[in-house]
Amino acid sequence: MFGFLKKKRSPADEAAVPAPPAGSGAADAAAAAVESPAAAPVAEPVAAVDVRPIAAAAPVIEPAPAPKRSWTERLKAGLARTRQQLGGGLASLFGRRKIDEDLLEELESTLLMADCGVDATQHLLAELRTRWKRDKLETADQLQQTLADALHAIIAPLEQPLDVSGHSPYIIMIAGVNGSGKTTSIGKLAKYFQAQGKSVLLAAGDTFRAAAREQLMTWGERNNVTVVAQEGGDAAAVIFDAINAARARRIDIVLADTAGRLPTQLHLMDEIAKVRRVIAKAEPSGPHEVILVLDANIGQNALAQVKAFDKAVGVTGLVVTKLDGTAKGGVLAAIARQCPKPLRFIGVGEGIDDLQPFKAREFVDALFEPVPGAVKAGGEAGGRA
Ligand SMILES: Nc1nc2c(ncn2[C@@H]2O[C@H](COP(=O)(O)OP(=O)(O)OP(=O)(O)O)[C@@H](O)[C@H]2O)c(=O)[nH]1
Ligand SMILES: [Mg+2]
Repeated sequence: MFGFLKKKRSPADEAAVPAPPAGSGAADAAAAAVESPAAAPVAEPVAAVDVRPIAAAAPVIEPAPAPKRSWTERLKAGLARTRQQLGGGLASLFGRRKIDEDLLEELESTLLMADCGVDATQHLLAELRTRWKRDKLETADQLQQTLADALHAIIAPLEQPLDVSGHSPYIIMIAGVNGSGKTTSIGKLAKYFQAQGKSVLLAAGDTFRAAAREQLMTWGERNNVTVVAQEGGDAAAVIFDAINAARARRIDIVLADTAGRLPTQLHLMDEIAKVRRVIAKAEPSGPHEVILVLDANIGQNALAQVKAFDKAVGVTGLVVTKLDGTAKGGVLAAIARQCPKPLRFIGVGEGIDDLQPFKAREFVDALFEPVPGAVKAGGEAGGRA
């Protein structure tokens, strides 16, 4: 569905995008970024910066969309495998017998298999034991509801929505390992912010792969979003230019893509630290948000990634992608207990709307099938379109 982010530009697409008219804001911004000596703090010359203007992008006729499911429905569908692991596992556990120590032990394995991690699992079990004895829980429904509430209490502190109102442009740097979903998340976030009336500029800071630049530029052209890119060269320089272009054009938000890298690739971790420093040169108050994109499939490895990227670039927020297609959604509990960072958005699919702000109650509700007759802690079920 979101495959167009990967698609190369066709000659027809090229023809549909005229060069910026002389004297246009985009051309001026690009010229300013290229020509100003102060705008080149990095060793590489900033040549051939490619700024695709908003006005020049061709109108795109999207195919008629299929009847759309609500976010709550997509979240629930996306979390099906984790739900099966947790909720389904519990249902089969609880269906068989009443609550006893053996059952709690099996529950421990279930939580570990959903990648909740040892720490969060122990915490959840301690809570269940206390409530079991104190509140004299008897039925499976009661225990499941107690588990849902305890899980909610663990992950609720991660719910800290990103507030982009404090700076203009608000600079968001995106980091993460290869293939975690950085570039596609940028496309989704651009749409998300546009829907809130914000203007967005994308910086194609993955200069390692030409395909990555193309991926972002194609997306930008089709969605009327300016993309600043450069052939080859230095990621920091591209992002530096993008910030200047955004300032000249009074853009609200800059989303800066970076190349994927493993925390063990020390030179690449140094390079991303340099990107961060150069952003701060372009805008002393920035970057205003450093997002680490985590693929939920990696489970417990997420903890090591958070720590390594935090050390290198000072992570201020997380995006967890691909919660669909994994049974490891419990990793959010592990993150909350062991390396808590604001979880800004979660992704449950490849569709453009499949990345949404994280809401702990929604997440827990989607994980556990409704328990008949049980009253939800916190009241509302929560539901976004
Ligand atoms: N199912 C699913 N797929 C996703 C999600 N987010 C991203 N993807 C897919 O993951 C793949 C990799 O996404 P990219 O955005 O290219 O990842 P990246 O981090 O930019 O990769 P590199 O630039 O190579 O480091 C693509 O096929 C995306 O469509 C998600 O939430 N669910
Ligand atoms: Mg990428």
